[in-house]
Amino acid sequence: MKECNGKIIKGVGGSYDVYVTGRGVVSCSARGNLRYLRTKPLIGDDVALSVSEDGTGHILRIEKRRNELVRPAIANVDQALLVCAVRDPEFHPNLLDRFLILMARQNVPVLVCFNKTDLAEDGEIAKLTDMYRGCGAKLFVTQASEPATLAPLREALRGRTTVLAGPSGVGKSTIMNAMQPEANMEVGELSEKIRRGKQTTRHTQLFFVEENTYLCDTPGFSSLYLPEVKPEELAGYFPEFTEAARECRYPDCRHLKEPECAVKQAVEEGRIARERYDSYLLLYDEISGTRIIYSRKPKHEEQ
Ligand SMILES: Nc1nc2c(ncn2[C@@H]2O[C@H](COP(=O)(O)OP(=O)(O)OP(=O)(O)O)[C@@H](O)[C@H]2O)c(=O)[nH]1
Ligand SMILES: [Mg+2]
Ligand SMILES: [Zn+2]
Repeated sequence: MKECNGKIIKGVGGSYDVYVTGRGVVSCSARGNLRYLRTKPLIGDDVALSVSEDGTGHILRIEKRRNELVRPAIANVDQALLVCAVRDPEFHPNLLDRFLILMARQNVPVLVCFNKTDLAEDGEIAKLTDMYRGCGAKLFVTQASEPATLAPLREALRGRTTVLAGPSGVGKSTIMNAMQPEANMEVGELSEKIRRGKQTTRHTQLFFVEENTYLCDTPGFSSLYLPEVKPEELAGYFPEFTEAARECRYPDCRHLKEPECAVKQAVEEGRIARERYDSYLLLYDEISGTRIIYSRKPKHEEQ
């Protein structure tokens, strides 16, 4: 029996695969039921384990978690990489905006990767990166089939545990495979009819890339519900509003119809991306349920 440390990378039916640096994957059975652990092990957990002669392991202890994501269920995540495709599937800014809020609420820094740049039209990439320049996330532009375009992203993943997320078919598994060929994730074709992915990845799994570097591939999602965000908190999730908001006439300005709103002024002057402001209005509508008083039509179109 040898005691060592590792990280849970996969969990199926009460059995866990633990990655031990220098040794590789150790399969830990559900033997003993793991009830003595008190906490249910999660993918991403750092654990102490004993390895027997036959190479199988036994989880002894789960180290204290730095954090714990609910969807996907994973512990000790340093950052999330949201993958979007420029097209095929069509880019939905609102989904990205929701994701940014969800992660900010869980204190997880976000990287955004605009993938499939080979399908972009002239100026399209610049427009996207300009729109999100102030959103608080680091931006990357990639074409997963061209490894050279992934170099800056690879650098940003180094030494961290990153969870990949995004709609089905945007190229998460393709990026995963480029970063770690041994991951050998199945890559899906797009459905011809709807040009969307087909949920090729079905399980959450963590992969060892290099020392202290792990990547987690997850199944794609098509919608995200905002958790209990209060209307008055919403603007705080749009970092590019912060500076202008200090100049609003009313300290509790919601940047809707108030006079002398510096955020609206900044939108007019192009200092805040209009799309992001429109997104703010839509989400404000949704979480405050004021659809009747406040139409879906963005404010600037009413004037
Ligand atoms: N043109 C182009 N196609 C790409 C690029 N990256 C990935 N693809 C293709 O997009 C399709 C879907 O890729 P996947 O990696 O399976 O997408 P996914 O995000 O893992 O999808 P799910 O597992 O369903 O969530 C595949 O046919 C890939 O070959 C790219 O940069 N350009
Ligand atoms: Mg996939
Ligand atoms: Zn304001």
